[in-house]
Amino acid sequence: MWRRLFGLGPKPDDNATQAAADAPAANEEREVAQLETATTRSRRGLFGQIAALFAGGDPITDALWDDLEALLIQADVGVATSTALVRQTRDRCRREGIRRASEARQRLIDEMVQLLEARDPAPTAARPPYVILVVGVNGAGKTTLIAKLAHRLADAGQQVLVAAGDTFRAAATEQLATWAERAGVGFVGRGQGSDPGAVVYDALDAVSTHQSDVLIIDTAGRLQAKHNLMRELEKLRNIIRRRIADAPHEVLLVIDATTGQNGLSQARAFLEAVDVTAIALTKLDGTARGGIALAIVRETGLPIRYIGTGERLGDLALFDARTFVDALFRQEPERGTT
Ligand SMILES: Nc1nc2c(ncn2[C@@H]2O[C@H](COP(=O)(O)OP(=O)(O)OP(=O)(O)O)[C@@H](O)[C@H]2O)c(=O)[nH]1
Ligand SMILES: [Mg+2]
Repeated sequence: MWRRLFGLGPKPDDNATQAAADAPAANEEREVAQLETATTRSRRGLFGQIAALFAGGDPITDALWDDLEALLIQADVGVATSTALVRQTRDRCRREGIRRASEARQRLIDEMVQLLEARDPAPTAARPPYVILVVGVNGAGKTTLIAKLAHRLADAGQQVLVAAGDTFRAAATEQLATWAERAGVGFVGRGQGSDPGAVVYDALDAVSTHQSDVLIIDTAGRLQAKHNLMRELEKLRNIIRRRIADAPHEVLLVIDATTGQNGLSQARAFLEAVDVTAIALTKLDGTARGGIALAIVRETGLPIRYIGTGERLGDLALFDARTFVDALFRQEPERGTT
């Protein structure tokens, strides 16, 4: 799965990865379970209400579409995206001669899946290491996401190195070092106040020495000085590129789902500063407004790659549009269970 994800192609002597690839069913079950957990609040809240709108066999009315739009907006789908989704679903129902609310439900689900479906697969690497630069505002969940990702990759038999490029915040280096130890992956850092570029240099040296498969670079999240941020990210990217021409392969923008539309507008500064290739949506478990995923994809045009489903090392899901939307709409037999 990770080979496919990173486009690294098969590595003949890679037994551990092969073993992981041989167990797709178990992996798939895990992804579904993670997404179900992460969407619990949304499913029991606003999306439960949306599902309820479409539960009965009543005829479709204009009021139904208005109610849908209002609930989508409340669920952080955003005004523009909500309007578009309602219009597309309504048009589709008309085209297909759908008259009952219960039959419209699946059309709505299909429209959402279509919107979320990744246009861009993960970029490929000509050869290892696969380099991931992780950016995002303060507290979005960058460092935790790096730890989770490193852990999953290491589990799949990859040699992973993480680099503490956030040299701004106190204890950021130590935090990543602790996570790296727990995840059982390599670590490079220089501590607070040092030059992030120097950390990246060290990391690039270390990956060639250790022949690492994946390098994941943490960065500072401060936004106050947007100009500096742009310059710094640009500088890091150039340092990487000088050593590995097609890197960074992935620039992952981390967005905190609980910050909703506000988080999305903060994220725009990063979209302007650096060529972001994909989104990681964290803390989905902490919000009933999971609709932010739809707003993010439509407004950035970028695919969501990962979902943060909690605070522990294992709380990560690979994003899959169909699984995600199905989880939002799945009827729960009883409240309060699971
Ligand atoms: N519930 C939940 N909490 C999360 C998730 N991801 C991160 N967190 C929590 O969010 C807080 C911030 O996470 P960090 O990983 O330190 O965020 P950061 O972006 O590195 O923050 P800075 O380094 O300060 O810029 C921590 O308390 C994490 O435990 C998630 O998916 N779910
Ligand atoms: Mg951090």
